[in-house]
Amino acid sequence: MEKKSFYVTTPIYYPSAQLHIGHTLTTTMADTLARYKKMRGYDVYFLTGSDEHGQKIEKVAAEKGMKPIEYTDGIVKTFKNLWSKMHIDYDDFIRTTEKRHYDTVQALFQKIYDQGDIYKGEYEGYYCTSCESFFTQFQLAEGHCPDCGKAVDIVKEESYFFKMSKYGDRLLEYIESHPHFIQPESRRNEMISFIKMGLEDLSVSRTTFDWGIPITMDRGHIIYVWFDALTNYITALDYLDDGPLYEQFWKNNDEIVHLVGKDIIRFHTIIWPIILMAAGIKLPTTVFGHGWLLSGGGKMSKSVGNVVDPLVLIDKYGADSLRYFLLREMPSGSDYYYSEDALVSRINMDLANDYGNLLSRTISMIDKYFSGNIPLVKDGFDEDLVTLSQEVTNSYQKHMDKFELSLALQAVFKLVGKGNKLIEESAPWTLYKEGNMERLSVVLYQLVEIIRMSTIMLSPVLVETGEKVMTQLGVDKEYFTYDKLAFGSLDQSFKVAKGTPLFPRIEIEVEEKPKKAQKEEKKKDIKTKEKQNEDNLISIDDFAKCKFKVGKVLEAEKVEGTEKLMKLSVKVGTDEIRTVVAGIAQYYLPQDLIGKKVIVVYNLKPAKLRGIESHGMLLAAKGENDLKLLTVDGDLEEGAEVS
Ligand code: ME8
Repeated sequence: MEKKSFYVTTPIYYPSAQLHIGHTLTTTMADTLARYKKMRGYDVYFLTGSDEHGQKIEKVAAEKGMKPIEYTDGIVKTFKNLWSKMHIDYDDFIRTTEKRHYDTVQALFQKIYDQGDIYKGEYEGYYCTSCESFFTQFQLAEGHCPDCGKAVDIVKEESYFFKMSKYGDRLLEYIESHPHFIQPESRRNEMISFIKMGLEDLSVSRTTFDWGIPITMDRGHIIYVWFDALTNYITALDYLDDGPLYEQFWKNNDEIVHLVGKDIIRFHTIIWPIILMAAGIKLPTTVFGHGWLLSGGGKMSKSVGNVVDPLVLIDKYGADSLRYFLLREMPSGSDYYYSEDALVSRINMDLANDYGNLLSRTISMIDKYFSGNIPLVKDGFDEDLVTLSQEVTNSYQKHMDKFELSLALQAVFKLVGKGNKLIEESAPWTLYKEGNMERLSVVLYQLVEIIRMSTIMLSPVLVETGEKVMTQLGVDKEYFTYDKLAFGSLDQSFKVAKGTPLFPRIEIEVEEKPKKAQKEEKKKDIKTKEKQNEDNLISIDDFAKCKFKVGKVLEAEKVEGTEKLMKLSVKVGTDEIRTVVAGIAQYYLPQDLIGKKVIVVYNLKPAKLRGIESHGMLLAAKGENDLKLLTVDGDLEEGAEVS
């Protein structure tokens, strides 16, 4: 049977600054999908790169006294270094400054001009004086500069225009008849509404700077950065010469996926498809727009100055842990507040306690009870385990195919959790004492199968760990392929080889405040309380300071090592998911909270509880012996304001 193909791309990043964990997230997603598809037997092509033209880069280079290309050469090296440390296994790294790209962009521009879809006119656009940048209406953030947030001026210059308006209806028809083109669903609806408002022709050339690709027939004009940048996706496949890569991965391919952040989804789902339509080229299958990593100050970005350096995290925690954290924590399509505590807690909980421990406990027991030889068993398996393993593999596959990587990982950890539970419930040490070697063999074989299957499913994410697990289990590589992802596939015995822990537990340092400071704080607290008691009526203005929103609980888990605390993921708007730590663990089971509508104190300052940053608080009423969460009377969407 002919192999299926899969083409996946990341945005090409601006080398105006070093990359941060936001960029790392997109690239890790793409790498993981590429590895997953390879494991499923696809021919895969994975592209990333750098978007090197434009006024901003020209300016940064000039400030450093360098030519733009000298400057970008240096930064691109740092991109490649980061990707190598993250084990990003791309097939090609495209730079928009390469000759192959100039040739492709100029040819594409000329083709569209020749057929009459590009014409010369006068551009009236928006200019931000402080950033010295031009913006289209698309790029403005609520009418202001998307970079610095300041007001923009309207300016005029001669420019070439692309007849986007002509293609609005065709694009709408395409989006409506291809439900998978824009993912996730919420972004699709946004884009549909945007197009329905009517598309304007797009200015696609500039005369105010030089650092870019000139129009062949009118060299005073530089091709607009987005026309230049978006074309990279076909340059790299050798569209210009209709080469074999273009043939296989674009023309005859049903899975062309652009992964982007939600900031650039419009460019990819409006400008890019219209360029392709105009040039008579087929459209990509899917543009998936993930949410943003946020930190103090909102979206993590160099201009806000709240970025987190991935290299520091790789050095501290390892690439596999960072890869896992980013993909596990980032909800499909929504935003996520980053904190290092959440990273540590995720590594400890899932990788050290659950997965790593399961391996080391299993190996120790095989060592002790069977002299290191994995007992080979063919029947007598626990039915619920066999069923669960099937459910988990189905769910994993379904979510991976929909790019819902966090949900896919959650599914795998259900199986890992079942393994640890099996140890507790079957108490192998007692079976051994009782001489029940038959059941003991079944239990240990089952544990090996759980580890083997989980390792296969985790291998696109934990790219260094798989090898270590294979070595410690001593099981041959051939049992770690996707076609062996069925419970009971291990049909040979192997000898385990105990090794070091896969993910040593990271100790969380709790900052102890000096005694004096604690005393001062207590005094202050008492004074504030006294003051409040004196004057315990509040005005309507005081009350109006509090913002409450309806939230929906998506995930819940007990905070490790505490009796009372529960960590929740609460959806408080179409695009916003928050981590909230609440003292409700003695009153609710995690599974009973999923899907519950709650009331969240929305504008509460974040606070750290057991090292986890909590963004908000849940309202609850406390009786003598019970506590009940406040909820809404009937169904109301998440994000609705409470007043
Ligand atoms: O936009 N959270 O490049 P760029 C999540 N050159 N992802 C983030 C993020 C955050 N806080 N910050 C950045 C460009 N990203 C253009 C692209 S493509 C033809 C041209 C990721 O360097 C996310 O994927 O500003 C976002 O779309 C991309 O980096 C923007 O990178």
